[in-house]
Amino acid sequence: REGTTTPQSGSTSWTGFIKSISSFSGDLSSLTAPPFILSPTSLTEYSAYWVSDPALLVAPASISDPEQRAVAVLKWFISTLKQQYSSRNEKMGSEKKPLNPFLGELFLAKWPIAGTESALELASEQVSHHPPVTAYNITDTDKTVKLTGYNGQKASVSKTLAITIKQVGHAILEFPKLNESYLITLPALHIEGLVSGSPYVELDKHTYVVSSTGFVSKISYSGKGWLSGSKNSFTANTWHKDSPKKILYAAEGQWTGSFHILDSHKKEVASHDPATVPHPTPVVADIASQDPLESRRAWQKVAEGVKKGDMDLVGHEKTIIEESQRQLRKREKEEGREWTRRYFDRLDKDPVFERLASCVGEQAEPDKTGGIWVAKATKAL
Ligand code: CLR
Repeated sequence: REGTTTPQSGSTSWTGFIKSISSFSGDLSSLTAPPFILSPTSLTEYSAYWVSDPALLVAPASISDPEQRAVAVLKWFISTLKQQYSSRNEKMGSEKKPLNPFLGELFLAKWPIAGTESALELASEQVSHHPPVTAYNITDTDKTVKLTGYNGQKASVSKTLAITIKQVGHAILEFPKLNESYLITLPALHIEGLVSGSPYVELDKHTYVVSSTGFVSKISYSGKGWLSGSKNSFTANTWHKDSPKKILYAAEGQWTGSFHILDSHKKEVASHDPATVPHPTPVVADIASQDPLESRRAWQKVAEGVKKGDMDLVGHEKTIIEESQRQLRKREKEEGREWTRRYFDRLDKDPVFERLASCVGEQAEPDKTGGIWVAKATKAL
């Protein structure tokens, strides 16, 4: 373990932190973590994890068979999990506590798509502060693919000091030219390695990928000691909603490693090895030319403080942001209006979600995310 990024177990501040966890309830952003477990990155940036290899996200659009497309979407989805849930401990030696975005905060990024003139563009926006909710829209220049979603987290701490997190929200993947859409539900997770001082994420329960063509995939997650002996394990099954007992495809493996998708004759139809696929980092404008609401610009000084371990600077700069946010909310209240979200609209009900979710009995919880967030139709990225 990298001793520079993770504390020695038993160090005073870590022990203090562990103790503080036991008395914490609800909103994770209110947890005061010791400096070495703070990340200089805001949660609005995490939306970029949906893109690991841009080619994998656009790939299904050029497959003509709907069943094969469903397999390609499943492959893409599983391939994003490593980035979403384990890239931080890989890069920084442990999971870290992200900066808590302010209302209206933006993270805008792009990825060129290899071998094409097209690029994927991301608009991620903090659409709610209480509770914290981030929405995102990712689409390519030719509008062959569109991934849009929103999420918030509900955290709780068990008696054994395990932090468990339920995600609220979902993602919708669309291939507009094919008139096809997919619902993607979000995994529950918990933090392991807390007592030893090197926290990391383990996924729990299951998620669905449901296609408007009727193909449904269920991905079940299990950590060490359950179904399989290795951590980050999953199994996945695909069927058609008209014959749910007939398993068409199955996959199992580790979401942090390579995996294979097999048909009912155990013939491999798709495989993925994270070590062999390109993994371009998103292109983000220089801080100087960013909008003041853009994450890296707004948090620049706080991030500097976090990187230097200068908690006075962090505290001072955070207070400046919080104070200006308080002023904004106060003015809005006085003027009887609310903050205008730049890229997203709030719905009470989303018919696209309802139709797909009914296949797997999922329900939206708009009361927990201040609504259902969908990309504004007219807003060009
Ligand atoms: C945010 C949405 C992304 C997937 C994702 C991955 C990791 C999660 C993160 C979400 C939310 C915040 C999170 C993080 C892991 C740890 C962190 C739960 C769901 C908490 C706030 C940190 C707690 C502090 C410990 C490190 C001690 O698509």
